[in-house]
Amino acid sequence: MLNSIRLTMLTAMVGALMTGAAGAQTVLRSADTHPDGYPTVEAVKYMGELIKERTAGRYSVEVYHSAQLGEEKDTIEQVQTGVLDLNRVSMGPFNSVVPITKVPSLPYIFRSADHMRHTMDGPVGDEILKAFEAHNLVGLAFYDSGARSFYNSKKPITSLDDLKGMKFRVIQSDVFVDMVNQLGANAVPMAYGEVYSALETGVIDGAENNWPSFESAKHYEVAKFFSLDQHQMVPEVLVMSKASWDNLTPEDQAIVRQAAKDSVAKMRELWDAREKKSREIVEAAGVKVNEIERQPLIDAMKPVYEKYLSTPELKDLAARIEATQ
Ligand code: GTR
Repeated sequence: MLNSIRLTMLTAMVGALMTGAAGAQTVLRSADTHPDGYPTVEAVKYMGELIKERTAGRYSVEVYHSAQLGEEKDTIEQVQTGVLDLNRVSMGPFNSVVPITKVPSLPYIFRSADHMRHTMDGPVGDEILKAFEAHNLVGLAFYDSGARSFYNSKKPITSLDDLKGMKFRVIQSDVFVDMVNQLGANAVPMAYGEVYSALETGVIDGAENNWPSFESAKHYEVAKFFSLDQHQMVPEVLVMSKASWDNLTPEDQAIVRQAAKDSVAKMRELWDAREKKSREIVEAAGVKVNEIERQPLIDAMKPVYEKYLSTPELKDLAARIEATQ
């Protein structure tokens, strides 16, 4: 008996040594709040396949989806301290860490999905990715997140007046809080994973998000009114820990950066399909969707712009976003 245990241990040790000698495989750990199959999760997996192929198997990526590693605020800390290698997060929770991300998070700053894509693919996007470096992070790519709209369990929101006094969960960011409060509603900042039960128990009346999040997080089961005010298009961002980045050779850094860029087109393809599918799913489940005139909401955002475009540099950035075709 003892001999067979010894033999098993010996075999395991030899095996470990052989793997080491073969140059080893480094698994880069990545976090995502969304479930398996969600476009962001699939895009990072795709990036991982490209990295594996291009490094001849020396590096691969494992995506810990469904908030397995914690809520977004926690995983941001993990990736900053190097506990985690990669993280795919909305720009919203980054607002307090990387202040420049507040600008593309402003309500109605993007005119359309194309405007958002062209902006984030160009020099403005590069400038924002670069800004992560001062915070122990390497910005790799932006992904789509569609438009965020309000949904709730009480009534259709057809005008600014309907929002008055309602309680809406928002991402833990000042920009989101001020936006909702400025519309006359009450913002309740809360982690994403707590929203379903807060809606169910009536702690909040509603929340705001895009079609795929509304559907995949099952919020539609407990909030049957979706009002298409499309107040924000907050891009998703993929970052790497500076510590993990510094462990890579310049050649491998270039491979990781390129693979991240190459995953964007794939993500957009998955995103466009999922937006349609998610809307179909929630409508089939009885969600009532209504349009809302957006101009009064746009006008109400003036004080939010004044507050967040507080320096000539930030004003200039907003102007360059607006001027992007
Ligand atoms: C989603 C986004 C998530 C998360 C979530 C939220 O649109 O993809 O990363 O930030 O919104 O509202 O917390």
